Amino acid sequence: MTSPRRAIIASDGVFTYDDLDDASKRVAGSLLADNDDLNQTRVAFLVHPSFAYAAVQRGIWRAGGVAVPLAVSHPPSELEYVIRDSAAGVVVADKASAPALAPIARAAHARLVLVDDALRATPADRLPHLGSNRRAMIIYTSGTTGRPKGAVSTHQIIGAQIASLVEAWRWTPADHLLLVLPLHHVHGIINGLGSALAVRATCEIAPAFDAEHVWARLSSGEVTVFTAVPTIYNRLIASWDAASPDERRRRSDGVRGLRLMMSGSAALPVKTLERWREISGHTLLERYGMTEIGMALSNPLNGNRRPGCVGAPLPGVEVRLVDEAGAEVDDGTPGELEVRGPSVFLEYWRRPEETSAAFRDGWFRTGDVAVLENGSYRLLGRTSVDIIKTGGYKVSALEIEEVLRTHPAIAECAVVGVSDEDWGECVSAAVELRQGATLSLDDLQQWARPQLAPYKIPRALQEVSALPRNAMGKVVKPEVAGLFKSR
Ligand code: MCA
Ligand code: AMP
Repeated sequence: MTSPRRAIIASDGVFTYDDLDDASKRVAGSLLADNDDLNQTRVAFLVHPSFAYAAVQRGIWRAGGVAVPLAVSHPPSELEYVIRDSAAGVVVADKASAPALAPIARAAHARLVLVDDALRATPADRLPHLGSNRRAMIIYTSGTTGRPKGAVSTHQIIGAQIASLVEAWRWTPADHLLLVLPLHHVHGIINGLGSALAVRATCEIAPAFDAEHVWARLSSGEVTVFTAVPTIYNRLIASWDAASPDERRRRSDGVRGLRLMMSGSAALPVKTLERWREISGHTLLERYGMTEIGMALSNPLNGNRRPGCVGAPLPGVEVRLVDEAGAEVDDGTPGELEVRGPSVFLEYWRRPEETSAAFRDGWFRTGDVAVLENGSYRLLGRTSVDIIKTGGYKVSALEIEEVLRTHPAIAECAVVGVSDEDWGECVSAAVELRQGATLSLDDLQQWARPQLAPYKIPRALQEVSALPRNAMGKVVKPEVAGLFKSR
């Protein structure tokens, strides 16, 4: 007799698809309590990457709730923002996160459910019917205005996003994914966990990224698919470089057996692609996506993967490049990338004006500028200088500036992303100090820690007597970035 397929391998054990079905029914039972249907109640959950995470996510869906994943790395103030903004009626916490979440849930009048209790609850015997147009998930993402916004997707949208990837990248039940990404973003949730579980493959979830552990697993011969951000590949390259000659050979031989290695969430430097090819024999498949649209463009699974390019539209996705007036540009001319199709998000949660501003004639405006060259798109930059990509995370310069302005020593500030080999861009702050005040980078970082996620905290600080401004008095961000480059 063949053993049942393993759905999830994680620090909390090895689990089959039947286990996942049972556990998610228990979670649904616990969430539903005496109700028939959560009726799109937002359920914010903070569960470290594990089997329990998958069981809770699926349990929320089965109970008719909207899953709002919280970030393990976020300080309480950011968790509270998401819980309040999403108007979560229930907060699910694992053991490690319960102390931080309990007071927030109480203050927000949300019911607190502990994961261990939910997993031991009586399975729901009747589950609600889930129409595919119901809201299913809200992922918070930074934008060019204010605080992060919740991007809402329905069950149909999530299904379309996953179906497109399964088709393009030929996921099969024989696949074994090694997942090392955080599980509050599309890359980890859709490209990783969602795709693997949709085809009943095995998803091996690491508790966090650790280069040595990843190398051990990639060279084990068991893993078939790996997806990560460029910073992670840089770390893996550094770890390979530091290994002994024997160990390097073992790693390189082992990793060759994977069928697919992908990179995304930020531009993959050609240098990283080439070095990885030398080490592993794999030309990384680079693709392009965004929280609001899932994945849009991809280099081919079979065929020429062009370094520095993100390929062609994925199945079901339409894209166009337009000028500032919204007119389509010719091939070879840069334009803003717009996307249309069943995988595009529904709305920004409770932000109708921002939702309608994000679309032009039914097309979602990504804010990314690209050019089409010989059938493949190449990204050139963004329409806004206030979006920073660091370690694969999107952060808003304006949001960080708002926080920094509350520092007692800071009179005015400007935050920019400065190119960095390891992180892609590094969050960097130029500050005008109040008279007589002093401020070190270390002090600023300590001060910011309770208020900002680690990847939003400035990594460089430059004191200026006056920020560079144009005739209108607006800070000239490229000049601010120049202050750091010239150091
Ligand atoms: C952390 N540190 C940083 C940054 N992040 N320093 C500079 N810039 C940063 N961005 C610092 C920490 O403060 C700490 O410093 C030290 O680095 C180690 O922190 P840790 O959190 O442990 O970092 P890490 O685990 O090494 O994280 C690196 C990472 C992580 C694994 C690359 O950033 C990561 O998982 N990135 C993936 C993000 C992702 O999934 N993005 C997808 C969203 P100290 O030691 O001094 O305290 S985009 C998306 O979903 C779209 C749809 C798409 O296209 O995919
Ligand atoms: P997020 O809002 O975190 O979902 O990040 C989406 C953004 O990441 C996009 O708008 C792009 O700016 C960037 N991005 C994603 N994939 C790539 C890629 N392969 N190359 C360059 N930028 C990318």
